[in-house]
Formats: sequence, structure tokens, C-alpha cells
Amino acid sequence: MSANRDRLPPGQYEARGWPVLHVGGVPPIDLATWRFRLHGAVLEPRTFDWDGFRSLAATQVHADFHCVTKFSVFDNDWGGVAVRTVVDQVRLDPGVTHVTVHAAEGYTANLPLEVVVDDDTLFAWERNGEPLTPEHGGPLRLVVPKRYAWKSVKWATGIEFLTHDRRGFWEERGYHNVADPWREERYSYQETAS
Ligand SMILES: Nc1nc2c(c(=O)[nH]1)N[C@H]1C(S)=C(S)[C@@H](COP(=O)(O)O)O[C@H]1N2
Ligand SMILES: [Mo]
Repeated sequence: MSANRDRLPPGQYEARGWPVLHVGGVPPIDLATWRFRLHGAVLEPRTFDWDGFRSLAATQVHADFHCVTKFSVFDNDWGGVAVRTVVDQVRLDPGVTHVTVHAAEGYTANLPLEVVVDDDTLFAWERNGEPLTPEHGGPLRLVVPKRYAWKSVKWATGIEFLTHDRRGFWEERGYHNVADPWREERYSYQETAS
């Protein structure tokens, strides 16, 4: 299928189905006590409960998904809230350049602010019309189609706004800070000094 080959970033293959991949176990999450925090370099931090978060304007994104371990999953229909919409709920300090997205049990990923608020990024609660299952990051995960999927943080608990870059869980452990699959930015040793 040559049309699909054009959609595969270098070194990737199309997965059958939707693999599950994460470090550690699936964290137990109770929607009654679930919270999502916007904090760090903001005028006033905000905390959402599940109903409050779900009342934000919803959106849909159609996108492929690329894991650094080389599987890609085509044609995901994600439903959730645009990251832009979430970020707009707080007033950022003028110096904000990056974010850390936090997850249950200490997993994190870092992204430049302009990347995390791109048109195709969202906090998703649904894929292909079905609620996200716990093993795929339910109730809420980040989706960043233009980056390797380790940045698509499952079980997201909040955004920390930063005035400098700070490497996340895998970025500290040898993965590339940028992680663009089309440039095959898998490992930190590929990073050029700038
Ligand atoms: N909280 C958390 N999010 C995570 C991970 C993780 O270990 N913990 N693994 C990442 C990796 S490496 C990938 S490939 C995707 C896998 O998502 P999936 O299991 O829904 O396919 O989740 C990402 N998000
Ligand atoms: Mo991954």
C-alpha cells in the first residue's frame, strides 16, 4: 500500500490494532477525586474536577500516532478538548516558553508552548467514538500527533507552565528532546549543540 507508505515516518511500520505501551502499571483513577491542575508560571493556578473539565468546548482530531519503538497507528479519531482551549483558562506569565505535562505516578513529558498548543493537539477522552480505556490513558490523555507518542502523556493530571525547558521522564533517559518522527529524532545523542 504505497499511499500508506507515504504516511509512515522513517523506520516505522503500521501496527495491527492498537498496542498498549507504558512504564509501570495502570494507575487506579476515581473520577470523583480526579483533578487537573494548571500551575507554574501563571497569574493564578486553576484546578478542574472531571465535570468542570468536560464542560470545556469539545473538539475532534483525526491523526496518526507514532511510537518510538517503531509502531504507527493510522486514522485515530480523537475526541476531547484542544490544548489551546485548556491553556486559555489561565493567564500565563509573559516569559512562558515550555510546559511539562504531568501524569499519575510521576510520568512527565516536556514540550515547547507553541508545540503543545498546535491545531492538532488535544487532551483526549475518546478514540473512535469510545471512551479511552484505562490502559490507553483514560480518563484523559494528551495527544501530540507531530511528536513520538511518549509525549502523548496518558492519565494526564495537569500542565505546568515553565519559563525554560526542562526534560521529562523519557527525555531525561536518553530520548530526543524534540522527538519529531519525520526527522527520526529518537535519541538524545542525535541532538545537535545549538
Ligand atoms: N503516563 C504515561 N503516559 C505514556 C506512557 C507512559 O509510560 N506513562 N508511555 C508513552 C508511550 S512510549 C507511548 S508509545 C504511548 C502509548 O499509548 P497507548 O498505550 O495508548 O498505545 O503512551 C505514552 N504515554
Ligand atoms: Mo512509545
